[in-house]
Amino acid sequence: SWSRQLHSQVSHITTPIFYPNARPHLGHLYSSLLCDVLHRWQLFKKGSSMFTTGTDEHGLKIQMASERAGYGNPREFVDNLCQEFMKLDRAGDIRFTRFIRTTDADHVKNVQKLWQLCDLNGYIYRGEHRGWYSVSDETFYPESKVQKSADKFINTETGNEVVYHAETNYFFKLSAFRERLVEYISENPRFIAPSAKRLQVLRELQEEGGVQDISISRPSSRLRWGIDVPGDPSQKVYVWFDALCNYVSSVGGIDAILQDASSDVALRHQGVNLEISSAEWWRNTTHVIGKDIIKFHTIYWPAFLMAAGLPLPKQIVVHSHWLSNGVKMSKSLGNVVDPLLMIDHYGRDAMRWFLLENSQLEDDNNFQEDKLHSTRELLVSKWGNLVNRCCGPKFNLQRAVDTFASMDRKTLLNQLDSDQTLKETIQKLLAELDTIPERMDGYISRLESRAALKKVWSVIDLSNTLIQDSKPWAKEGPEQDVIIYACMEASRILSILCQPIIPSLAAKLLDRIDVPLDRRSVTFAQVGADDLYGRGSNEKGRPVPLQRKPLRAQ
Ligand code: ME8
Repeated sequence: SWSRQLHSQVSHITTPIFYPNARPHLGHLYSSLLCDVLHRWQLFKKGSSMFTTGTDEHGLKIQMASERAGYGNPREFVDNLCQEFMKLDRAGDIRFTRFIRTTDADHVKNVQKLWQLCDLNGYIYRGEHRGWYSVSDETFYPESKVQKSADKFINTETGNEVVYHAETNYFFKLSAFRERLVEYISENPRFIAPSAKRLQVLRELQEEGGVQDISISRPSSRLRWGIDVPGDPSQKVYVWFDALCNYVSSVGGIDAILQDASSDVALRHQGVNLEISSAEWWRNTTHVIGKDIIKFHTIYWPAFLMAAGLPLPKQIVVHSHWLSNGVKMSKSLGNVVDPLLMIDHYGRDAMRWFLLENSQLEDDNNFQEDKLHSTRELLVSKWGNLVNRCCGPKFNLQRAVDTFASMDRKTLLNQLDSDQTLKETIQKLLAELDTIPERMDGYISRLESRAALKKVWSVIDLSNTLIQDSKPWAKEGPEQDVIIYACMEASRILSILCQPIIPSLAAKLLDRIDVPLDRRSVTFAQVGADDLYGRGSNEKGRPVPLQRKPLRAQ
């Protein structure tokens, strides 16, 4: 069966943890959606999967945003905004297993542990730091990337303001890891995907002066909202050192990883397989991130882990950005897309489908509301219609299934006196259905969502063409049965396979064609499985017609 053919595995999938300094936007939903689909797909294949997301709550950026918003205590500020992120997850059907907040007590302990291990191994030192800092980007920039603009200084890449600081900080010996990183990334070509991004990181690592030690603390006098440096409360841990550590906190923590044990932290995760140790989750971790934070994930993070003597995660997948009608979303331009509004208006499944169909990892994607509108229309007019037509009162699905089960496909088609083109179309459709679970598996595992959905549309189009051209309502007997069977199978198999993509709509479609709840797994997403549709019977023992419920896409 497909469940055996599709390789299922252990996987931990993570989104970046987002800054709760403002309400979530479209980009946040997109990263979460990619992870949600991967996670649901793994579960669908009967794999063990964990999906963690959350909020990055410390640091100057949050401290200042909270002050600007008039909060006395940043905690209250982040508590409120954190709810907005969770609300978006609920609205978008993002089914995480843990929502980690960097203010969670277990995480704070892990950050301190990570620091202590790096320190113990000799990779942290105290020094005088002079340089340009951008609060908005939460990072220092070299002199070469700073320019004067009007009455302030800005970073040449992000355009964000930078301020000069000279202060005592703790430093991390990033420079000591340059060669190890180059070696690791070269020897493990799948560590960073897509491959263009891997090459970009390798170039950066090999640039002259490209890897310098980094400051990993700020004076507590300036940064009040953060985690204390172990043994030195006059300094707070740099927000990126803190934030990246969430990924190990969320699999049960550093001690559990080092001891290859399970951790009771895992108990917090709903539905997670507790037999899997933290180390095993960790080895199977995939970070999905936007292209803006590559350096932190592919250079800083592996170096911190190496310094602490911890294993590295499996992979970092980088995605591109969403633009709004061709321009970068920004508050000042007023073109920031509010994902909650869109979901409210168009429905969560249309939104999910639209984002997945109109994006690819490598090139920036463009948000156009009219396209989202037509996505919703197409889901109803093409997919909904296909299902509705198959359920037409003139057709006897039960007989169609029986006819098909009575002999092998080839013999059945040979016996029909239909014209050759019709037989070939049916053959083609059935052949597509034979291979589609495997092909979708490939696309989704590589996060090629656009290709996956294109494939689904092509099968829907083929089925609709078959119905339009062959007019089964004007036919009778085995010929009608075969057409209806093939189209119903297309509806059934595609709806089963798309459950991880459009959970609510897929469930509605499967209800509409009476596929029992226990027949909606990948095992049943293949042609020719027996007894696929609910077959209720009346008291005389005769099958009752399939129920016809109105189909509403959202
Ligand atoms: O960087 N298109 O948080 P953040 C697509 N807290 N994705 C986008 C996007 C866009 N226009 N804008 C943002 C941080 N994203 C840190 C992360 S992780 C240890 C700490 C997504 O709130 C994308 O995933 O600025 C990007 O990397 C992330 O949001 C940045 O979110």
